[in-house]
Amino acid sequence: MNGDLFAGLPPAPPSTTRLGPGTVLLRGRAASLAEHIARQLPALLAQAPFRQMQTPGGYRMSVAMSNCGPYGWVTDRHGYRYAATDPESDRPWPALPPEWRALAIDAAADAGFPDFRPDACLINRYLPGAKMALHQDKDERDLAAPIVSVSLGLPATFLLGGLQRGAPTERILLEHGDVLVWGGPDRLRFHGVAALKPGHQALFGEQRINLTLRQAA
Ligand code: MD6
Ligand code: FE
Repeated sequence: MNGDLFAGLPPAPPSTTRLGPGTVLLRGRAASLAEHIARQLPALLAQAPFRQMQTPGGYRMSVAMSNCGPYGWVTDRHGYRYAATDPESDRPWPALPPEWRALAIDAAADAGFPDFRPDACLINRYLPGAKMALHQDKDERDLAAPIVSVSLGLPATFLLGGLQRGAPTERILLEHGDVLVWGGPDRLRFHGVAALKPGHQALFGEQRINLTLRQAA
């Protein structure tokens, strides 16, 4: 978008947009850590590879998932839950890299949540066509803690609904480096992700990676 006019200038500083009483979009907040994350990901995924999990209803999710940190979010025919070990290997999830944790804590504080202590990081991979149906995040023990969501790679349309399933949804473009923080009165808002459009992004290629850091236990 900047074209050649701004070549060589430092990137624009991250901007902050309030999307609701407890929802803050920190545009570009993760941009400077993105290269580091791209380098660290393969080793984590070698320990806990992406897999398309089953919903309790028996559907296979189009988004592939892994986790790092003390707890990981999993779903199977028995339901959704947080688990301290990867059900595929029965081993603990890979450690949460300290820089990711620091980014999430700083972003939460910037958004007005100074006490965030993430102990779970869900790693979502969207290939073109993958999407996430409208849902609420309510498997965490303490719903007073916010969620920090980091978008990397291809842009996606995030669907931000209300507290009731039928409420109208806003469409928000989440781009590489954007961080969405949400909690407080918005913690139980319905939300989803529209089908990913194909494209190419310099660091992550033909995919979108989303990290969601949470206080699960
Ligand atoms: C995603 N994110 O962006 C899916 N949930 O790939 C979520 O479901 C989500 O981004 C709660 C809060 C922020 C999120
Ligand atoms: Fe969610």
